[in-house]
Amino acid sequence: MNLEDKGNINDDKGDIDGKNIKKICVIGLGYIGLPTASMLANHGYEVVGVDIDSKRLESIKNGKLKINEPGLMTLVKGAINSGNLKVKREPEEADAYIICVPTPVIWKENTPKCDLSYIYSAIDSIKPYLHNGNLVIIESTIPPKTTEKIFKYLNKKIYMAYCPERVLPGNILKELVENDRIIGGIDKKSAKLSKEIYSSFVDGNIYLTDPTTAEMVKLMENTYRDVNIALANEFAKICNDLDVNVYEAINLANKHPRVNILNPGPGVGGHCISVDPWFIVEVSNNAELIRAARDLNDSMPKYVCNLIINEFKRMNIPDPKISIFGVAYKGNVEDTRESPGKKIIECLMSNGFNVSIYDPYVKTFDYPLEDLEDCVNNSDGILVLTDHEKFKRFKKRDILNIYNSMRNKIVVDTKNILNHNLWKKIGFEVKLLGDGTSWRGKSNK
Ligand code: SAJ
Repeated sequence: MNLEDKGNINDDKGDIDGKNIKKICVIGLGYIGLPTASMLANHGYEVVGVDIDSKRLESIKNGKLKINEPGLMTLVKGAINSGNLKVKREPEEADAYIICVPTPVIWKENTPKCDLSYIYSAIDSIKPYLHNGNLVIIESTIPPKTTEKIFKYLNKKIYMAYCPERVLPGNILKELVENDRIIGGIDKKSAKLSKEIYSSFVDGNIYLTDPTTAEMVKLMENTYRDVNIALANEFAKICNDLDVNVYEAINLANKHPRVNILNPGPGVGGHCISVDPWFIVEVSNNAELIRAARDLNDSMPKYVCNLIINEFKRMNIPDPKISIFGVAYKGNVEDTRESPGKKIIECLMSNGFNVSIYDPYVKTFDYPLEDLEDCVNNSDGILVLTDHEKFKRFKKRDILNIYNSMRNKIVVDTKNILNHNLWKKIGFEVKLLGDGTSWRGKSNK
């Protein structure tokens, strides 16, 4: 769409250009807002970072925020020490505002809906400070047409754009600089002004479009990944039935120049991929494949739980204890939001298993965490749910210690990350999700 056609430019907004934007207020200092605010501060902007959580503000000021994101605290400290970044609870007057607050999904009568309450409280909190010609940018993931609705809701002579964040947790700082960005402006000037800001630190290309297209682009990216993972998970179930090793099959299929199947696993977690596709389902009755993929990925924890239950029943292990390795939603992060591990643990506990949990990356979780030794002590099986680097690097000595502590020597790898030959050599019975040959019997759905 030609942005000029949208014709929202109004001279009363004031005659600003990118050079007039000197002060930026970033609302929400989480995984996206904090690095973005720090990056802008380190690139010469005067930045006010706003968050409603006083404890978080204190730990940012003291440089003590414990986020397991490589390089982040160094970046934040640099920004604070430069004097360009200050953090506080309330917004203040600025030239531009960037909204980076969470947008979870809420379920009402089996229907998913994006919870826009944090967005609207952020918008309400800046409203008293907004002047003609100010720029408001939203980075949070939102359903299509939300930016337009918020623009109408604000009802002010301002510039506005949607610029979705695209960074991968665990690699945020690199991707913040290197990834291309999409900016959807409500008019051409909004898009150009926003581009000016992001150009200060982004090395990738910056593409301009309208807000609804930009909103759709963000949702399409995460949905593409969700659907691809759903396909891999379905292949894993089918390969379990057919006595085929799904990893060998995917690896060989991916030798085709136009095929790139992702990896199966115990389910899709995190606050992005497991959530965002629902925002498309929310706005369209035609999102059938997207809904089916979401349901399939959501079925994986139950599927894994049933595999374990059936296997232990078959082996007749009384009062079984199972050791969970990894409750983070993915490898090498501390984040447990929407982690499939939680659902699997609850399913196993409600089926009479004693569950112990080991995750060297995670600091707090809904259930107690133990160190490796306690976790495997007198255990009957290990269930690997997260592809942490530490699990991949277990040495012969570590595995031997684990072996000697356990009662029964079963290990179930749902991420295909262990050195299976080594574990088998030491005496473990190794089972792989998606390899029917490694299971004595088959799971039901
Ligand atoms: N997963 C699989 N199989 C795979 C890959 C991932 O089961 O082959 C699982 C992971 O274990 C995890 C979940 O999917 O549970 C999601 O992990 P992820 O690494 O695919 O993605 P996120 O949620 O950490 O980050 C995504 C990224 N989006 C894309 O790659 C398209 C990131 O760039 C976005 O910025 C982020 O969502 C977001 O904030 O939207």
